[in-house]
Amino acid sequence: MVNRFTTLYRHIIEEERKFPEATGQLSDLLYDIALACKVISLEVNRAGLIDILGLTGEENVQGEAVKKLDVYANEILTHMMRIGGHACAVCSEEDENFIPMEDKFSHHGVLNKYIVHFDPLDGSSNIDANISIGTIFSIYRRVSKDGAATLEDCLQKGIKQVAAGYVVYGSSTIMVYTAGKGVHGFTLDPSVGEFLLSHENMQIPKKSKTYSINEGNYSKWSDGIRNYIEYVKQNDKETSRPYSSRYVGSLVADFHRNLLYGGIFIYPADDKNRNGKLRLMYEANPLSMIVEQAGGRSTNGSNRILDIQPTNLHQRTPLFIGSDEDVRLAEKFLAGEKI
Ligand code: P6P
Repeated sequence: MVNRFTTLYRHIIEEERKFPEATGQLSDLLYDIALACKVISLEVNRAGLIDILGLTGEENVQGEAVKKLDVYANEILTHMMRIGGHACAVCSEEDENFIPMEDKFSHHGVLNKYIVHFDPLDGSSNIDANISIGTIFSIYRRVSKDGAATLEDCLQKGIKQVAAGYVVYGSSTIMVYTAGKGVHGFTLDPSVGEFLLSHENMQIPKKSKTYSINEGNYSKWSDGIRNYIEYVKQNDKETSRPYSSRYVGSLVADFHRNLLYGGIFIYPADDKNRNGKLRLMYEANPLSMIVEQAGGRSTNGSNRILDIQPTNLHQRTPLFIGSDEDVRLAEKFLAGEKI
């Protein structure tokens, strides 16, 4: 039987056709991001060989300075956004301020109209242990009419995202994205350099048997969090307890597994991280758009992440994200409700 395969490019174009008013700019922008991530995946997959091939020190085989991978990933993505001619500003985890993009590469004189937030290589501290890491991105339409992008363009609520996604660099490189009509996953075929549709219309199970949290922070948690984690560890067949604990320590890896099989990922506020550790704009918002499109839920323990009005590009937020019923139950424990 011949299996019809769909490339990422064909899928993006088919998604674009669902929006009659689409100009094709968003499609091009998504494709530019995918291209940048293919380049990043090449370097991520080579990273382990840097020492073995004697490439340590200042230069690699091309005679280029060997950079930290997250700096490298940031430069590739920022450059691709600049020459792609669709972004009027990029906001990166690696840069303190947003970077305005000049219009000189814009198409047919059409103003660049998108704002792109990204964490270029989340979890990069895990790369030496060969643990999966990822790129996370979030796309908004500018609100200012023309001229250079403004900070207000960059500080919009997550509900205003037009698209969001991530690429997980693991045993294979997988890109997952949504443009508001479902969540779709693509696996990179390195032999042809194409992302091929492998997970169409992803839906996260409503209830799971997996929880992801760094239990080393137990002493810093609130009573509500402690009570919830104690609850999921209790033995009760009817409610599929005890849950399994799965925590990679790499957000994209933990999120991707939970999206596929169900699960709740929690990074709560604690005595050390009063607002949690994870960032609203380039971690929580994009993953929250994805999880809601996949039928899941994402809050800061009480309020919907996508409704939070940002005040700072790098602000942090507590994050409870994953299977709908599990997130709702965790919220009840946080509110001190009796279960
Ligand atoms: P902790 C990686 O550094 C990261 O930003 C996320 O990818 C991950 O989920 C989290 O931090 C892990 O934090 O405090 O548990 O090591």
